[in-house]
Amino acid sequence: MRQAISENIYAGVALLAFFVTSQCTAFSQETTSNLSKPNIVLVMADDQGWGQTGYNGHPILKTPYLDEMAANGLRFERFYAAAPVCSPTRASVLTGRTNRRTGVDSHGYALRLQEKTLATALANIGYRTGHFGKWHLNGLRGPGVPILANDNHNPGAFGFHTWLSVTNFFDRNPILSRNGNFEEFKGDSSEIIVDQALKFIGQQASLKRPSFTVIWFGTPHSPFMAAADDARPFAHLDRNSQDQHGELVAMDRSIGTLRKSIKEMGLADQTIIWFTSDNGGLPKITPETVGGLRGFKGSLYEGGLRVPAVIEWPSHISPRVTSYPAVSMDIFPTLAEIVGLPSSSMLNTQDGLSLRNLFDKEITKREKPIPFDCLGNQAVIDNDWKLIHLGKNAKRKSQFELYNLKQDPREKLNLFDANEVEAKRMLGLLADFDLSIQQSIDGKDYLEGYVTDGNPEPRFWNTVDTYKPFLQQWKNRPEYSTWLKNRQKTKPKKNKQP
Ligand SMILES: [Ca+2]
Repeated sequence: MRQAISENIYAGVALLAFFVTSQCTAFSQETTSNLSKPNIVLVMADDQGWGQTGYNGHPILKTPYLDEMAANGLRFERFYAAAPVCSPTRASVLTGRTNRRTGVDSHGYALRLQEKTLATALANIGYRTGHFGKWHLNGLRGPGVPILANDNHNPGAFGFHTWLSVTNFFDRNPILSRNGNFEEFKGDSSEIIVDQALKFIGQQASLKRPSFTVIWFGTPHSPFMAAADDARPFAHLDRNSQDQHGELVAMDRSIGTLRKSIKEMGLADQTIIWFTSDNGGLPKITPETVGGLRGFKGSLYEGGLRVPAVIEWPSHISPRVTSYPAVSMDIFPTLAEIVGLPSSSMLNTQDGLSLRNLFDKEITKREKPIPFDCLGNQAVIDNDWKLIHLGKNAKRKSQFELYNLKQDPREKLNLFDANEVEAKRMLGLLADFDLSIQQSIDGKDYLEGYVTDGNPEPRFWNTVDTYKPFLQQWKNRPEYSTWLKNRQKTKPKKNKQP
């Protein structure tokens, strides 16, 4: 409805502009102010580990297009996903807040409708907003299915005018949902959504409207399905490793297409492209995925959290590598500063900070520590120091670990007992976060002062009534068939597939 109204207004203004002086003035002002707002493209891989780029020294994977982007932008040596699994990091991108504040405790949790999002904030100042690919903020688990128009947690509910989205990970030849209408595509999932996103960016540019485009890949998340040509260079590896790397080859190529097309449209200087991954690399892939760091996806050690990241904005960023510790929660406040969002566009309790100054010069100290709270473990990073609290859940013994990441990036030497001063200081930071996060969990950040109803618990899509009509139709599709068969064998509450 909002889309139809604003497009009609736009067309109406364009026509009247010839005849009515006052309308003509209003139209010009709007166009001028829109041109001063850069296009924004957020790109995120799904499970690409710290070690899985060419520029970071991967022994066999080549990522020439990502390398080119890194060589032309601000490349991060220490960029953190806000959580070691997917949905929580996605929530942090859209809200600027650590996941537990937003209702997204873990993968497959729904983002609370009371959260204020980046997409809504940008839409409110004249951006057209589009989401392409994996969503995973609507409380549905299981391999990605097209999102229903009547899903009250679809991307439209969080400020996206246009969306072509699936609930979760997706692979070759997917069915995607365009604002609720299903469309089947052929080819690699990354290349499909980049093509579609480029159409959206081009359309908005031709209408002189700034665009906010979110491209959330399904790559290289399992199941691993690559084109034969893309997997061929890895033929000496096991099947999963061949296809996982092959998927990354296609994703890299799609990033090349994205950058080249934006350049060809004459938009490169007025477009910010921000690339990252939603969590650390996967275990059981050869060569290993985390560049020698400790831990994998799911872990609060560096291998689960540290991810590739590059910001490219040719008119404002000279190529550079930074060792400043940044996090996915910084995306919202950074863009808010760049485009001048009002402070009311975010909830008051924010965990990120703006990186705008970092575009111009290196900053040696981060003023705000970074909290993590996921899967029953907690951590806090304050520049070189990291405190981890393992086992807040009942399954394992509670344990604290303290690392100096500058001296010990692989987290081998636990200094918790040896450095009482730092241990105490970091415990204090963690305790402050604990209190503050508990306030957010209770809904104290919201106008209402509590969490309103209407946010679903995580559940598998095959158990949801609105998807039942499709079960028969989809049961032989490769992305669903094995999973559906396994689901029929498992007890309803088991969940192993993030
Ligand atoms: Ca992921």
